[in-house]
Amino acid sequence: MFPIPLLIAPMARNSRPDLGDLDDLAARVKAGERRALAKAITLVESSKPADHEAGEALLTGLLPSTGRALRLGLSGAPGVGKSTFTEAFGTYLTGRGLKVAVLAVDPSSARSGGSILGDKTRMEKLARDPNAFIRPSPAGGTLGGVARRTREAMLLTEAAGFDVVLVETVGVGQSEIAVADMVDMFCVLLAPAGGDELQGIKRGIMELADLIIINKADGDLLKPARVAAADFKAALGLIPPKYKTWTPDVRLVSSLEGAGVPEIWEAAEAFRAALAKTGEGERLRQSQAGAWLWAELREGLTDALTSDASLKKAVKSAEAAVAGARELPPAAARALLAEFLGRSRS
Ligand SMILES: Nc1nc2c(ncn2[C@@H]2O[C@H](COP(=O)(O)OP(=O)(O)O)[C@@H](O)[C@H]2O)c(=O)[nH]1
Ligand SMILES: [Mg+2]
Repeated sequence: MFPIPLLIAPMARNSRPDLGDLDDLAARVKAGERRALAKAITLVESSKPADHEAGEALLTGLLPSTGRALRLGLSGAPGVGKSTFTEAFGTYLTGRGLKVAVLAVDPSSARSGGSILGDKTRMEKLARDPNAFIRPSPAGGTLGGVARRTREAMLLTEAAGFDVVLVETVGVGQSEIAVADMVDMFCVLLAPAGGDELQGIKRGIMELADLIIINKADGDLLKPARVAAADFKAALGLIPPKYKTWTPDVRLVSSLEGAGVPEIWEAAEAFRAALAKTGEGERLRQSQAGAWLWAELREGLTDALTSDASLKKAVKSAEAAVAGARELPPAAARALLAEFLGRSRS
């Protein structure tokens, strides 16, 4: 047998850094070099098979240096003030001597050209802050693919010594669940929309929230923000708690004026301390890692199945058979799986 590096060398010649380069890159990431970090993230985001191997080798080597950051998710509908909040919160944290990374999970930005990049005007100070690192959503691909690359980018920022990782998502579609599944604390940002009404939140998302932040609590919106906070506090009381030691709470913030921003950090630290005390924080990360493994398994199996050329005909005819109600989908699936697994075993 050829060792694997020989097998992949020909196609990798001009794209894959050799292992020496990888060691060097890993060392520079660990030293907190921002350009190395950006390069490493580009490597794990690449869809080239050779880069994929290199990215995985890099991450595997860095794994012992990961896991130390507080991972915060931030979700909310467009316009509630996520970017403005990130600017205020991020600069508050760097002002306290913490290093802050901002990542995004937003599959829709593949079309609109990167949500965070367009937002950099609202994050002017943070974007220039040497202790902050802002990375837009990786372009293209499914939610699963975008989420995987964001998880990997998160590990890289941790290896680079960032203390807080803020993962942002827009409050549409399934991306909130993907983010809630990769962070320690999941925060939902809401804003009064003029009247008493809040920009939408789904019940399912309320159940995921560890903290509800009502933004734009300033000027004419302060009063409706207070009313909304009371309503949400009452509503949260009806939701079964996720943790023994943490009760989800509602906080008022004005990202424009800075009011309430330090209290969000206090809440995050209290959350971390509460979950550390019972071991629930550790268990959360363990179960997230297990869920990630299963997501990769499902995706890998589906990829293998759909790209299996010799199965194409059988898949087509099964699709026709179930569409024509001549066969039951579970039976057709079982037959296809048996054929696929039988072949991969031989
Ligand atoms: N009054 C007020 N307006 C805000 C606040 N935060 C954000 N905004 C405004 O809300 C709009 C949308 O903010 P943005 O951060 O881009 O929202 P995003 O789409 O969730 O990222 C902008 O016009 C902001 O200036 C706030 O705390 N108070
Ligand atoms: Mg934004």
